[in-house]
Amino acid sequence: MTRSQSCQSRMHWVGGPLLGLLATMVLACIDTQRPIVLENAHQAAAGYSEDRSQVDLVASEVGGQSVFLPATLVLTAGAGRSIHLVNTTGKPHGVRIPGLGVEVLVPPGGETVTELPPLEAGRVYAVACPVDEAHSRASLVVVPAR
Ligand SMILES: [Cu+2]
Repeated sequence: MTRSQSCQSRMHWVGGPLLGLLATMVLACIDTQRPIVLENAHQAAAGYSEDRSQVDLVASEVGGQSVFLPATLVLTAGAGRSIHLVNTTGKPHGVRIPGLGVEVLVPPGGETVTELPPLEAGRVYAVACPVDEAHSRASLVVVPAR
């Protein structure tokens, strides 16, 4: 047996178990991820508990661009929900949610609480500024309540 043949046969001997280990790891990943996805879907279908009925939304400026912070609001479905809008800029801003018939203006440096009509689960509403077309948009996501 030459030195090269000896090396090849040793690599063959080591390669088999490594391939087996790799296959086991791949199967383990597939096996453990599937139940997690199903479990999350089950929890979402059951709904979310809520420890607040109001969300904060800030109209601000970043690099000269009018923005909403955060850009995504999340509330559970139901009645009595509201948005607390704070305007930190020197210009008027506001909130317009056409899908809910909501429109409110807030003066520079001002703030207001806007009561929302009862929210239906599974809806995503566009949130815009009624006075500034260039103002970045936000979204209101309504998730099912538990
Ligand atoms: Cu605005």
